[in-house]
Amino acid sequence: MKCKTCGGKAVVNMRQHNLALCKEHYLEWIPAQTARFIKKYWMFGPDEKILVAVSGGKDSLSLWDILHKLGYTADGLYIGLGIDGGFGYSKESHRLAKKFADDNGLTLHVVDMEETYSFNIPVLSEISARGHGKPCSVCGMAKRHEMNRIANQLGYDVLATGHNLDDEAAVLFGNTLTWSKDYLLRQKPVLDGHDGLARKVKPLCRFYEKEMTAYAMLRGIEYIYDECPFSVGSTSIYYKELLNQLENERPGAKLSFYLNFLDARDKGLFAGDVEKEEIPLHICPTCSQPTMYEGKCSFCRMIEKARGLNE
Ligand code: Q46
Ligand code: ZN
Ligand code: ZN
Repeated sequence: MKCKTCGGKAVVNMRQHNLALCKEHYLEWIPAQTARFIKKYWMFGPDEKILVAVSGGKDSLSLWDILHKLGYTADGLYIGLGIDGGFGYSKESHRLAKKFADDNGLTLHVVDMEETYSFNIPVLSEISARGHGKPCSVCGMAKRHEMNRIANQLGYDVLATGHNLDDEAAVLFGNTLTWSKDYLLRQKPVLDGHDGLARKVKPLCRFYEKEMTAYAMLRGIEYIYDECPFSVGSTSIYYKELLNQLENERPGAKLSFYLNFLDARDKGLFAGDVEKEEIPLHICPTCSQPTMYEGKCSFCRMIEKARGLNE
């Protein structure tokens, strides 16, 4: 297999794009494509300050690397969730995020849940009894809250996450199975900010997971291979496996599922529906972050409940 650009030995063959590339040209292609998506979806301009949510995994570290390479001002945010799973998941992912920042001279902000709020995610999840024994709903809420708080407090224009096409296609598949219109309306490469809610962007949303793995490996990025222990057996992993079966038979199916959805929505699939995002938000009196309903936000209510129970 030969590189389409230079005719040298190809190291990556992307059947879905009918494109094979050598290491050098693959490492140019990914950032160039990312720059194209950033422009196409109006994610951010060259002078905006970006906060990248960094988990220590291949996607978020690659995203940080690419933005840095493209010349953007992008700092990282690592949230210490306090998850162990028998192999020190949080400790190791923190170490790798910090190593990447140090090696590249980048700024990494760190929020440790236990230091800041006295409880780590598994404990908060047990106390709050949300999510039927799985900490993911508490974890998701806490991450959203903290990412927005830090973006606001430190004056970032935009929050970038490393969601790839496999993530987006799995979420889309789940929401389509249940026709969850509110979620389908909100699933976009860019969610505009308003009322204290930071703009959120997903610059990698059109890259297959295996394309990001290849990028991270060819770039020599050290990342945590293990997934969060709580992701084992999750529905989203099951949907990813199903979509991979489809993709194996029909290369490009995953990408066209996602892109045709974006296209259909742009053409008015949900015309007339009001986006929840656009409903005016209230301000939480405790943390000053935006919230859907009047009074304290659900994150602050959860923390208060946990503190109360522990007194
Ligand atoms: S939500 Fe759940 Fe993830 Fe939090 S507890 Fe782990 S699997 S990290 S994306
Ligand atoms: Zn080449
Ligand atoms: Zn609050």
